[in-house]
Amino acid sequence: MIPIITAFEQSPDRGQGLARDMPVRWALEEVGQPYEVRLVSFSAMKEAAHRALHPFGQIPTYEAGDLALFESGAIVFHIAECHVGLLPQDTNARSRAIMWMFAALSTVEPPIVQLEIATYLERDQTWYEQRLPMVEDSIRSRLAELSDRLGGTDWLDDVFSAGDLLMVQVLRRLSGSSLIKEYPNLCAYVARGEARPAFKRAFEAQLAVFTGKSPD
Ligand code: GTB
Repeated sequence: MIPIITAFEQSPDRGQGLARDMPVRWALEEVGQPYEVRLVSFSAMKEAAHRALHPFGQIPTYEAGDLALFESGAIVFHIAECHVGLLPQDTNARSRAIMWMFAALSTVEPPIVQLEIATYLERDQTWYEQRLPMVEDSIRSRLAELSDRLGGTDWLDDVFSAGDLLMVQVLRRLSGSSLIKEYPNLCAYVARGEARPAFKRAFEAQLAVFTGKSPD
């Protein structure tokens, strides 16, 4: 059965692979599961047909047989559970990989999202100049802690897992900021993730939506 995911018809990131269909595509590519993509416009996302799949009127969604899911983290987890390659077999190692999935989305990502909100939506506010350094410092703290834990290792816990996939994708959201450059091991970690053939296939596929050219 070929799963169907949804993605932006016109992604605001202009093909940078920062929207949340990207980790789902990447996970599917890592496990070698072919998939189809249904592109949705901003208005279609808010219509009843899409809201039946996604109560918050967003992308991505995932449909396979009688299963419909939303939330990119839950979708990646489902893919990892159903296939070999993204979660270790050993119970403790598997739990640690899941722990890193949660850490990426609920501990590292929130201050990064706050920076995006500040940059794109709050720039004209009188308090913007005061708020920005506080948001940046909260990201710096998380990056410093993550950098310390990663140290000189390739991945967060021995072998690449869904935890690394989500963490790399979260850190990629800082690609337009100089903050991550303060942590060379995190830059190398992101580069290692981006160098994976599965990442490249996923990236090219979402870029092709933006350029209108099919990936080679
Ligand atoms: N927690 C949910 C998940 O992980 O699936 C969040 C889903 C979500 O935020 N979806 C966004 C969406 O559908 C797209 S990815 N937004 C439309 C809406 O809410 O009306 C978020 C996103 C958008 C754009 C960029 N960008 O341009 O860089 C990056 C990330």
